[in-house]
Amino acid sequence: MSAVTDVTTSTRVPITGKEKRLLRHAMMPHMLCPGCGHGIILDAMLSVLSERYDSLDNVAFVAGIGCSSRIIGYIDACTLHTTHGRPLSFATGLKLARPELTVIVITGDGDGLSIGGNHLIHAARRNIDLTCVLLNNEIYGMTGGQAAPTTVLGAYTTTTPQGNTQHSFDAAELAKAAGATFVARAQSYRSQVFGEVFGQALDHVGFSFIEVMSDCTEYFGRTNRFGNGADMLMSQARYEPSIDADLTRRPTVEPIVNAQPVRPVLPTGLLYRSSRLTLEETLGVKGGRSSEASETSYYDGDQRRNS
Ligand SMILES: Cc1ncc(C[n+]2csc(CCOP(=O)(O)OP(=O)(O)O)c2C)c(N)n1
Ligand code: SF4
Repeated sequence: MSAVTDVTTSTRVPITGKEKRLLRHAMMPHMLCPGCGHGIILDAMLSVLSERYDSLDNVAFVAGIGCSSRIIGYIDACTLHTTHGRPLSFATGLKLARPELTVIVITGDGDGLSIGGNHLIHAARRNIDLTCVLLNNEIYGMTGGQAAPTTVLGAYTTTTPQGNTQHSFDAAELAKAAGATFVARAQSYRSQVFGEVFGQALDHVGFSFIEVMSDCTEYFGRTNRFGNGADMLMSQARYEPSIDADLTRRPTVEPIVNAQPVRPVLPTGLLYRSSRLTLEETLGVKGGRSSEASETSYYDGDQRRNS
């Protein structure tokens, strides 16, 4: 009998479809809580990858620390589970040493915007040719539900028992301002939109950044009485403006501290795309993709719509 458990025969993890060949079956069962949005995005990511690649031998995943970062452990590819906040630094080194690889960074809002915020800014500025997916569940899930820079005003967390008194961050706007040449936002609620922009991000030459609104049912959901995983998905739907999304027109809903917090209204889909030399090109590193393959600066209005 094989030492590796075949989860297709397990009653606990009924995984079907072509994505299952991209899973590390020996790592099952996974550690995500029921309803966690990160699992939805892992599934959507594997579905895109399974369409594009027969094997992931030339795809490397790099992650920091957090439940979001942990999902790379379930992907049967080269994976680097690094230190908290530092996946983009490791990914930069890897990409410069092995420019022919497709490098995908998975990070969380704590990992990529708190301790790793500086690294995100500079990776975007350098326009290194990799794809960064930031799973934003508006909280630190893995460590017990502390407030993150993305926690909305008024939200209850273990470190804000009276309601959060600080404004939250717009990760997509930050990445664009720092120099990312591809910026998109998606939600676990509409994982097909994520799949679409994830494919475009992989095709884009330069630093591509996707913020994905995800759900931490265990801490953010429970503490703020957002209900179970399905209820939380519906709350994403309720607050989603699906048309005419634009980084410069971000509608905000500011809850009153100590009232029931309201989830932010955020534009989704492709938000920004442009083209300029990558870090590999400015350094003269051979073997990577050419930014000339990308179209010059443009802003695709139609693609911002996601319905
Ligand atoms: C240097 C360092 N500081 C703090 C921690 C503790 N820590 C681990 S994960 C985490 C936060 C994770 O939050 P996020 O990135 O949002 O991921 P989530 O679990 O919510 O998906 C923290 C503070 C650590 N592992 N290393
Ligand atoms: S603690 Fe939150 S983020 Fe972590 S697995 Fe559970 S629901 Fe997901």
